[in-house]
Amino acid sequence: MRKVGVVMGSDSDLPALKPCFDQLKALEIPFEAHVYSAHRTPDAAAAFAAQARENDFGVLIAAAGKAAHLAGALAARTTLPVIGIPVKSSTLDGLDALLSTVQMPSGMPVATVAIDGSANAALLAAQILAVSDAALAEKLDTLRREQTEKVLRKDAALCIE
Ligand code: RP5
Repeated sequence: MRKVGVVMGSDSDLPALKPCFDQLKALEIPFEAHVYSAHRTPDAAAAFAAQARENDFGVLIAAAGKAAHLAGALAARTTLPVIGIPVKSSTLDGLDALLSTVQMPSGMPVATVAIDGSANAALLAAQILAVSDAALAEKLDTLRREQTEKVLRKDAALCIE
């Protein structure tokens, strides 16, 4: 299976990425994590993205806060799918990062998840890899079934006084 490359703009983004790492581990998807910034280490970020396909990555996930250009900067250097996670920072509740990540110009797509939506980023990466991996697709089907059953159990237990 190809790897998922998880890039964060700063190590201060690590807590927001925990659900992503947990989900990738639960699905036994190989991944590498790096701290590269679109602004502070632009050459390292660009080189990582440019070499990602030959380095056996299948999908990239980019998490950044504030003026979050990381996902777009990686997408500019590869045709691998790039998933952007806007990270909530101390100001503007993450709206700055959301808009910076999602508003990509035509021709340069980034699949943006919700603010701090890192579990969904992992699931979307898994779904992309599962296009050509039946065993992974089966694991995702199982997860969906479990999720459905959990909600239906909550429905059955719902009691409004
Ligand atoms: C962004 O700036 C990072 O992704 C992080 O979310 C934010 C703040 O970075 P630090 O100043 O905490 O390193 O580039």
